[in-house]
Amino acid sequence: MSSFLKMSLVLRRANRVNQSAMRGLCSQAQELERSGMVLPNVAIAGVTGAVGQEFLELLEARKFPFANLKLLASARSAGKKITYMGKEYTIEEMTEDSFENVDIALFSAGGSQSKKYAPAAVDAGAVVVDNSSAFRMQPGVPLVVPEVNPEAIRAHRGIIANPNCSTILMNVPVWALHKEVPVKRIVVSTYQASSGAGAEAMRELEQQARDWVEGKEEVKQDIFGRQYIWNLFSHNSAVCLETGYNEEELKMVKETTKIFDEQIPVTATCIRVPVLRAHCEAINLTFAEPMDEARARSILENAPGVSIVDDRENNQFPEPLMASGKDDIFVGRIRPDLSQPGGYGLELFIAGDQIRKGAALNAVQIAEQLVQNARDDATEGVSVGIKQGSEAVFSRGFSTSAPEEKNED
Ligand code: 2RA
Repeated sequence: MSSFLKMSLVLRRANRVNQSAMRGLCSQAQELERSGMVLPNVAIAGVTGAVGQEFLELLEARKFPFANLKLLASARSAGKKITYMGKEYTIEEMTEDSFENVDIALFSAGGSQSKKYAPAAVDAGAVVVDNSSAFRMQPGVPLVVPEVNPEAIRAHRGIIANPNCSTILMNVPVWALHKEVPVKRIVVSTYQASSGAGAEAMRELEQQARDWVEGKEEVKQDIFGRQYIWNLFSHNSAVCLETGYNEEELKMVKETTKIFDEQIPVTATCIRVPVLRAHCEAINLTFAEPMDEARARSILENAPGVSIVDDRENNQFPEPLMASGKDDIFVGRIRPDLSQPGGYGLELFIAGDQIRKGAALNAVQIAEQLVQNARDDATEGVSVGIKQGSEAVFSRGFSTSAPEEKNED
């Protein structure tokens, strides 16, 4: 048992944190320290990737409470040193033995690495927050967008899945509306940035820009096998020959139903556009009852994680550059769908940072909620810490034999 878990037990007995008085006054780390609770040990699996790097930035920016940090990557990066928050860290090769004494493991190393190492992390006592598609649709693995279904976190058995980026970005504003008036159907078209395909794809887009400026006859095209700059194309995930939908589109369909915990008909068209790091989506909704524009705007203005950019006079609406590096999802073009009589239809256009809210931020929010849950439970004397609910550990049943997908995130 890690020291964090032991301390949760101690705290349960002591039951001495006046949580409501402290909440909002200081960071989660300060709260834990003041309460005498031992901070969790954190590992980042895939630290050299775009999302791994964002994990580092967010843990520092959000003052995430941790005692020790382990940075894990492939053998290629092992041994590299990085200075982080004033301390030197050596990147270690991820192996099955990497997770001793780790309380929370943030995984973003691709689906095959998650399938290989997440079980070992769970067996070693860690809770895995996994950014890949490896476990998302497995029963018993919560699939969580904290603005939508934070309560699902408590049901984890060692692994919590972070949804696909396009799903997260769509779900946050749509859920806010759905809570008020049920959404009966979602039609979404995405405009997805290179970041969704990883740091190498971002580098290739930049390289293609340089190659083009230099007048090269052929631009570098190792990642997507085609010219990307000045172009756009159907999402690079595998296409189902029977239905014609690609994997990215099917993720948006299936994951939304799991996150909302109800059948929501979704149809999606996913497109890769030559943008570096924020995705956009055009979302068309059909409601069970009329939803007028003013009401939709007011709901979205008050929705957590949403910022409105909707200036018709100046033609200012959400754009990828506006959303890049930001936590919130920008929502605009809020207007009735005139093709659906009676006010049952609504149109939205959104932009959200794929690396941040579409991946790293969502996972860090889940980790924050894990810590908060452990602290709340300890205070109320009802639980044994961060692994509450996860006694089943890995051997009791996650499958690592899900079909391989080319697009693992
Ligand atoms: C993308 N599915 O292709 C990825 C991001 N998770 O953009």
